[in-house]
Amino acid sequence: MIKSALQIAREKYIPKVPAALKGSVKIVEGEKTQSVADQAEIEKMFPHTYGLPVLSFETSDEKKDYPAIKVGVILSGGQAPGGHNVISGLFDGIKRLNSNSQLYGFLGGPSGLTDNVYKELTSDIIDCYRNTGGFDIIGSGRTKLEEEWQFEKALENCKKLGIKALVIIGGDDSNTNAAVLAEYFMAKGAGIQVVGVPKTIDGDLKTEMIETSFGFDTACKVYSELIGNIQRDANSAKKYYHFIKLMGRSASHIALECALQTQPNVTIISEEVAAKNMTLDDVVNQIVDVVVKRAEKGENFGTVLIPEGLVEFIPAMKTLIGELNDLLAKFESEVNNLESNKERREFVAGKLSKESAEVFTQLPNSFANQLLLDRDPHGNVQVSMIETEKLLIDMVKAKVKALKKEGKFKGKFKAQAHFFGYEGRCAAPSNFDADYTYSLGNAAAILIAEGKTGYMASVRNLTAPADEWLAGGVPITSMMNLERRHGVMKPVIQKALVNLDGAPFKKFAENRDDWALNTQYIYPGPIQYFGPSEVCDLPTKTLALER
Ligand code: FBP
Repeated sequence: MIKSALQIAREKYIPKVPAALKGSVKIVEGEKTQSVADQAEIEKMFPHTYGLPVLSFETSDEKKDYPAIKVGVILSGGQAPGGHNVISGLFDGIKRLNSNSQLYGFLGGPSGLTDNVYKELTSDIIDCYRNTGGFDIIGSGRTKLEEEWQFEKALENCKKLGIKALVIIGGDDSNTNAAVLAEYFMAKGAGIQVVGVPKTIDGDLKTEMIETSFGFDTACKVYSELIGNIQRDANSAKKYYHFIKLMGRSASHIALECALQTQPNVTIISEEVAAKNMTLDDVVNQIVDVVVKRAEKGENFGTVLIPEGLVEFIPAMKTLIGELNDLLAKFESEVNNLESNKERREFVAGKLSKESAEVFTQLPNSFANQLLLDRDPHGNVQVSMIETEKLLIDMVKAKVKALKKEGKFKGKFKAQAHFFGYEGRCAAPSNFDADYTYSLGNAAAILIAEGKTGYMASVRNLTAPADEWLAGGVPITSMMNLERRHGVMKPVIQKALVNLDGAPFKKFAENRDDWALNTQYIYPGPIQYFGPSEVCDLPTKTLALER
């Protein structure tokens, strides 16, 4: 591997960990848990792993002997900064408890486990990846483990290698895989533990015990640097509106955090759009209103942040997408066999409800085609491929033109479209993410050593100095509910959407009118890896406000 100067210097960074993870650890059991919803159904689906207690780690004087163990690790789903540090924290953690323990990485995500493609992760490999971004140490994938044959293969392959514990590093869907597998291994009496680690830049895997998913901090800092740079350009040239779509499949946490960090002129929060039952037209009018008012002040430039998942939160679009998901699952081969996009649109429109067909046929063809693209293996619409930013620019342009004709708009409107997503997912982790992920890896090692299964590693109290962070484990079933996927109700981890009564949204809502009309941009600059703690160790505004 050819290393950059920063990578070489950064390899030497020693992640900060909670005091409880520094020496011998005692596990304290808390209250027994329940799933967040659909308790009876989830309990029936997870008879062996439902209702487990929350676990906290405390320092202990007792020196315990742990047997050597072979552990497998899987990176699952979209990349998030810090994945490599979870693995290095896990490696150091199991080695500290018994230096003969071994770590195997399954390659390319969950399919590596079923296809038995793996490599042993030795210290010389691990050392090359410390504090780096990316998932390239073993690769990632989106295969969902849900078929009986996959579980059997997983069991067979773990047995062959002598693996006694699996760590699945993933988002809500991937940790659902972890819970299902843990239950299966328990039911079979396989003696193989499964532990999850909360990953996703989207920030929507969170509960009281999981304050944030890793990667959110770094990704938001990268996007905020770029938004800040664009705002400075906009404020210098004073001729463009920049419409910036931000990743985050469903929840608008990334858009909200970036808004708090950069103070753009408009930020759409999908959860608010849904709560206020807004139409696409309402969203467009909200932007046009700001464009018109800024033009009255002679300011024909600005920034508009758009969450990637917006279309799924506009009620009429949500109904349409729900119907499309079911239709595309039911008529998969028929739709795939059609030659042209036009035929596909017509076929689908003929099967939609009257209301949804009306919405669908009024959309620009290019946008309607994007709604028909393949779903991901979990049945989700691939919102990264839907160009909402361009749709909104076209709709704002049309409204502004009409207003100009009526003499109600005297300014200019020229727009540029951007999408910030993939460029944030593999950035070198911020100090926060480097420390948090290494601690999560250490915590996973302890859960394994203590024989726990069906748990997610948890590190809390994250706005305090790392020494005061609290580590432990939370039963994955406690985060679950039933949701419709591919037309069928499935147990999944409930997504944490932006809470409109929460402090981060309130702070944004209190200030947005000021940010809209008076240019109040903040330019956060790049992530700092070396320098004063008040610059290098800052948590996100979301975490700080939520505490
Ligand atoms: P995870 O939920 O797996 O962490 O992935 C999140 C994400 O980055 C979303 O923000 C985005 O919509 C999606 O992945 C893109 O997926 P892909 O990498 O398959 O294009």
